[in-house]
Amino acid sequence: MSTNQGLLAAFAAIGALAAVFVVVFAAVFAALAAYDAVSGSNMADDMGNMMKDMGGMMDDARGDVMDGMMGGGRGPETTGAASGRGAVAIAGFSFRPTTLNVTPGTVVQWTNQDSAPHTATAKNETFDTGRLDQGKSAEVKFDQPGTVEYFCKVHPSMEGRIAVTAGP
Ligand SMILES: [Cu+2]
Repeated sequence: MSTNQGLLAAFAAIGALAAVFVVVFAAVFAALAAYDAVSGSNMADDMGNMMKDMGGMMDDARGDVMDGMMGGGRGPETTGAASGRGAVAIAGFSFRPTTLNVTPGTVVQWTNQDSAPHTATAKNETFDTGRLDQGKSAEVKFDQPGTVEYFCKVHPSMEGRIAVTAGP
């Protein structure tokens, strides 16, 4: 047997193993679904959720790799202004706008539009939204003039700031 034939045989064996694995996995999943149908529990759903979580984790990992390549932060720096009420969207692993200028007393609402969880956490620990899952939001009121830098605890390279300036 030549080296090439040996390699081919090895590849064929790997392919066969992979095929067996897929069949076994499908059989287990079908069995779980059948069990659910009988028992009324939701093991198959749990499996589905687990798979979704894994997808989310992969998203996170990919985002972090991007961060590493781009030296932190995603997307362009953007600036917005608000008085009374302000909004910051968390989307595409960035705060939008990254800088929000507000007048004292303004309530800023962060809303997570990503499937990955995020936080908005002040570097000086004056506020922390806690973990925001997709679609969730949190509000913080800013009374003191000054600039507060914040980041995401889950993805520390995500950064933004709230600049509180005296009103007109
Ligand atoms: Cu984050």
